[in-house]
Amino acid sequence: MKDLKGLYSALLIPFDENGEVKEEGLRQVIEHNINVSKIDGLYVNGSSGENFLLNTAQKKQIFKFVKEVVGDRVKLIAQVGSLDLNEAVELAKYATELGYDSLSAVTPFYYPLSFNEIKHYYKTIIDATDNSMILYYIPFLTGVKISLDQFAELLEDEKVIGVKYTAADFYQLERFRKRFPNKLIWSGFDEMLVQAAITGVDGAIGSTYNVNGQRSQEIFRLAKEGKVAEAYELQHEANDVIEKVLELGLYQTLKEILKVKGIDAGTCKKPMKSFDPAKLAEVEKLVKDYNL
Ligand code: NGF
Repeated sequence: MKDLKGLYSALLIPFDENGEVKEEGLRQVIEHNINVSKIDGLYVNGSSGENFLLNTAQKKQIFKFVKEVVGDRVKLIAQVGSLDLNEAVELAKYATELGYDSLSAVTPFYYPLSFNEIKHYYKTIIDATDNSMILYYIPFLTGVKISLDQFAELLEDEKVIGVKYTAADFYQLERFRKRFPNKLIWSGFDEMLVQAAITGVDGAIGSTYNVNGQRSQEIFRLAKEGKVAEAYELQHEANDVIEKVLELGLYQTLKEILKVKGIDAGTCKKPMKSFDPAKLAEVEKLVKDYNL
């Protein structure tokens, strides 16, 4: 199996006003990620891809198009988690046939499921293919919390190679690292990349790496080398960017940054709102001030 460590952009997807995927724009976003952001891989159809607003055909369209454009240039992880377990299985098979390097699935959300039900969900997806699985843990959006012992049960299956950990519980992260030295951890909060790197994660997956990849790679490298003060200097810069992006609207503003750079990053899928054009000058200043 490929070494899946490293920094991944949670791929942004350009949509038109009707909520359809803008393939030419997506091609540009992908090329920017590979050639400018210098990421190690792409996490496809995650939160940043507005996945939970898409229908099955659109999810498949994106998986196929991304693989066609990327080929084997960078690593690809397919997020296939869905409230419809049949859809999750269908997508897992589809992405595996396309050649995705690993699958990932968000914990099922909305209905308060028991841990046994969550285990059944993962086992069903995992058993459907011979691909590996990365758990996608994002409790602040899903409301689903998993204890260390429960993680241990999910990780018993050798096909579960690790977790995308989007939580700020650094105690649990440390316990996870110590207890599962052979599993992989990708950190999910870009604004805490230094802390995650010091805690021993193997990589990171995030939305802002689409526009701030090189600086983030440097943060990760420096922190891993123990150059914490230097890493923090860059993290401060990254967090200036993230703070502004969160203020103006996360995915809309990341797309707007790409647009300022000449990339047709489209708009967000409704009901997400579009970028407020009155704020364009603020984005242009951000791009200039932080050399995005
Ligand atoms: O966008 C979110 C939602 N989180 C991402 C990332 O953890 C998940 C994070 O990069 C993701 O992008 C995906 O699954 O596609 C944040 O956007 C970033 O840290 C800014 O807060 O919270």
